[in-house]
Amino acid sequence: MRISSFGVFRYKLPLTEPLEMPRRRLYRREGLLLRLATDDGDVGWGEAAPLPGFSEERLQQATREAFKLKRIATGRELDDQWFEGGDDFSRLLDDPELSASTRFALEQAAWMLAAEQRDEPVPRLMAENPHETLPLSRLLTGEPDDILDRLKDVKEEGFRAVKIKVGRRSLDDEIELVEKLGDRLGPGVALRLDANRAWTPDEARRFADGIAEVEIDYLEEPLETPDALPALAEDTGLPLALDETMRNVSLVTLSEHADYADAVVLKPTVLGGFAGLVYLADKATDLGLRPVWSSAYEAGIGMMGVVALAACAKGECFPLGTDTYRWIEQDVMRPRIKVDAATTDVEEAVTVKRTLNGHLLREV
Ligand code: OSB
Ligand code: MG
Repeated sequence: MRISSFGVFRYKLPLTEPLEMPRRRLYRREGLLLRLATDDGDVGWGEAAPLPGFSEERLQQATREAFKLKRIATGRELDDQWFEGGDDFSRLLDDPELSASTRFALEQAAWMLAAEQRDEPVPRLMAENPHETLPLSRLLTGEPDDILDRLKDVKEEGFRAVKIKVGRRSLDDEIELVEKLGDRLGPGVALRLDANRAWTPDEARRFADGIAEVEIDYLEEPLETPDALPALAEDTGLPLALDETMRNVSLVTLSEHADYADAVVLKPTVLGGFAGLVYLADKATDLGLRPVWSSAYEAGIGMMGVVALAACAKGECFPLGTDTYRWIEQDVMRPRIKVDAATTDVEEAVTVKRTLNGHLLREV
């Protein structure tokens, strides 16, 4: 069997409201889909979606890399276990120069192709006993009153975690909002905060003092200087989660972070790769760091990958940060992936046959 075609598609998707990223506002979500097909007629898709203001690489670079891969991969023979590594094709994935989003896309497409060949969902190929359903978290944005108004629904819908962004208003306003959230959520719903590296150590300490009475699940990336995270954790006792920092963390260096952090946010499309991220999650679990799988405003193909990987990690699955999908007003395919409730059914999310929305895609 050989790879008979390698398609590169560009998508441009409308959003329900503009995305406020650091230093810019996005009105459309743009990205790439890779489509691998074999001469037997099996197909695998992968998504490369660098997020401006967050990812290191840009779409232009991902596109150049995709074309390079297309040249190398088209016509390649695949052996039976090719997706598990070791053959000519899988070695393409090892190229250290490839950007994270392209590595995710290529490896995802390879796993999806292997799954289609064997007529099994990706998680069953990757893990012996994947999770069947996964809990999801809700991302609440907007003005404090909008956030507070939505709590009743969040609780009624059964969400076990909510996340808000902090570090964007005055410290006093943030503290007041977090206190109100803590009061109204009660013990059944975990409260996650994400500062996206907005604060100095001094500001973070003032924030920590202000919310000392509130029980939070974790605070993600409080500091503009992440070197100071261990001291902050030690002084304040706040449970910290790493997100941006994870870009520079490998299987080898993960243990250095286990002493002071509580959780690691894993965004597969930002970190790159695919199966290796399950190893990273499992290593985190062994070290006592809770892995939290998350999205980054991808389209549905990338989201299928996030769900598939989360299903494969061992131990308890903590609510996934998949709520960015609500911003994607029209997806590259229909029906949409169902990640808008408090839980998702893995098999339905990763295998239901879907139709492409051709008008949002263009082969390049
Ligand atoms: O900082 O966690 C972030 C989305 C895109 C880029 C960066 C981030 C996010 C999210 C994901 O906040 C939403 C979530 O985790 O629930
Ligand atoms: Mg974050």
